[in-house]
Amino acid sequence: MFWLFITGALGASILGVSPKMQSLYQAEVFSCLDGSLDVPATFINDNFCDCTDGSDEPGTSACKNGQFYCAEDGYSPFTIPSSMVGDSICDCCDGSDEEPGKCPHNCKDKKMKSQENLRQKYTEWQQGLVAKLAVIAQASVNLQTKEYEIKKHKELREAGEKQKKAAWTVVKYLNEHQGCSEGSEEKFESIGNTMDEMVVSATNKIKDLEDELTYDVGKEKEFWNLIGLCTDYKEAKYTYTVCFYKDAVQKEGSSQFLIGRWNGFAEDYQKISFTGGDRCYSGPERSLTLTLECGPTVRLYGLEEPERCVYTAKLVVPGACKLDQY
Ligand SMILES: [Ca+2]
Ligand SMILES: [Ca+2]
Repeated sequence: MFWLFITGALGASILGVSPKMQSLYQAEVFSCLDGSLDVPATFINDNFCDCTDGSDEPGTSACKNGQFYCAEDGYSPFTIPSSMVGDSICDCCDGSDEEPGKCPHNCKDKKMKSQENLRQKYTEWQQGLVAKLAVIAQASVNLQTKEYEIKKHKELREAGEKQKKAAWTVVKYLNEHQGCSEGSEEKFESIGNTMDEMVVSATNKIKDLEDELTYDVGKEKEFWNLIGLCTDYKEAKYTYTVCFYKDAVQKEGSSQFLIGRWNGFAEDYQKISFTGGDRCYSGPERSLTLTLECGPTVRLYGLEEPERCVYTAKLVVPGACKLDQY
């Protein structure tokens, strides 16, 4: 840690302090930034924590709550907790948090990667917006189709009910007048049963279609493409299957757990939650929260379990693309 004992020699740049804050460290007496104590400048970065806010040790890990400024030459500067200083892990791309020569200076690479990521995100956003418009347009067409299908199935059900009623009326008549037409009774019974099945099938279909029309698919119907869609994600020995508007399950070999049932969108369509899953052994019910990201195709990734049986993941979906994102 010898290299870090860069104390407050007047006029010298203090390790771990941003250029904007350097002037506060240049006097013979240093006032802790929270005003709690005045100490000699030699107490700065002497590897002993004097200030309660950790401000006298920006360049060492002596204070638990200290902040270290990474100069990040050529790249966006940022601060890290001073506990990360001298921990043999290169955190700043200029290597300033570790002993000189220990870390490569890779700010340029980091900047290029960052720009490349930005370019990639920008392309995804453009393609995502196009995909979102396509979903909205498709939603409008599908909506009309579904409304038409509902109308047709209602007509079918009505016709079926009429024919069913007629067939059973004939069966009843034949029952009451035995012998007037041998064999006809069975024929009309068969027609009645067929019509009965048709009415049940049409009723079920109407219910399914009407249910779909009640789904929350976003303000512009931009999540319409999630209706009836399931997507898989593999993580180690587990396979996660998320079926939108239905449920999410975790499979391992032949065993399967319900992670949660569809609980809808949250936080102004930035999240989707599945709740009320199978209870963990002496723990909570499983649940899953998806954070939505913009992209041209639906993709699940980054599944984590930050708390026991509480799962989080990212969902790339066109509906999450915003016009004013860039
Ligand atoms: Ca100190
Ligand atoms: Ca470090």
